[in-house]
Amino acid sequence: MAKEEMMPLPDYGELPPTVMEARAQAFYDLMSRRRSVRTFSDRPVSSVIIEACLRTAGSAPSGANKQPWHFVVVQDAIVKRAIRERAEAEERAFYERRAPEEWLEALAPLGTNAEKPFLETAPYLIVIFAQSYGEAEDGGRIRHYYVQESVGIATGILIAALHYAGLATLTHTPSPMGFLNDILGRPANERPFLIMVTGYPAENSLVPNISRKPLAEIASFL
Ligand code: IYR
Repeated sequence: MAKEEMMPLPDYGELPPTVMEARAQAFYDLMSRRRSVRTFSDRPVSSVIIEACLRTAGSAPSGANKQPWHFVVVQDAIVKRAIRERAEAEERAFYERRAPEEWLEALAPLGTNAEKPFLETAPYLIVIFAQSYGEAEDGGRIRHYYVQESVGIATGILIAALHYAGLATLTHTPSPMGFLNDILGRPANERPFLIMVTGYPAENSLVPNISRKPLAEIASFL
């Protein structure tokens, strides 16, 4: 492919350091109030919000700018029910047979189990697929790079965008989740990455009383 034409960096507006500090702190204040919820309201949410947040997710950096992601926005009750049924079947096998004791112990504080009613209650299931390779017009394969990293970054940005917009999310990972390709008709080059359950939290939602590691534990400065 021809070398990309270069252009001036658009719209970079440098901020005074005091403003940067205030904004960094304000963004932390906002993001630190994000909690994964497992009880959702069925109140509808405008798709305009979801579309803007998906555009934001699609602005993520990716290996060689291949943008190796696809988001399927599920609102249809019948499709949601099909996803719930298959996910719960996998989860029952996980909780009753597959999960090692140590894993179950790690999950105990979260109070999770094989029942996933939120897969039907929440107005949106955003199913994120990672494309292990791309498909050229002539049917050939386009190599993708750092797919997991790229899709992970886009997913993180999506979570931040949805939270900033005022919505609650749950990153849900039924395992294995190949059934999502069947239900959603996605091609073999796409692997389900996770389901982003999205909507308003149910009134009186409860969340586990857990905390985040302090900065000194998650970062070191040399
Ligand atoms: N996928 C299961 C189990 C589960 C695993 C992890 I790691 C979590 O942080 C939460 C749940 C489930 O959704 O219940």
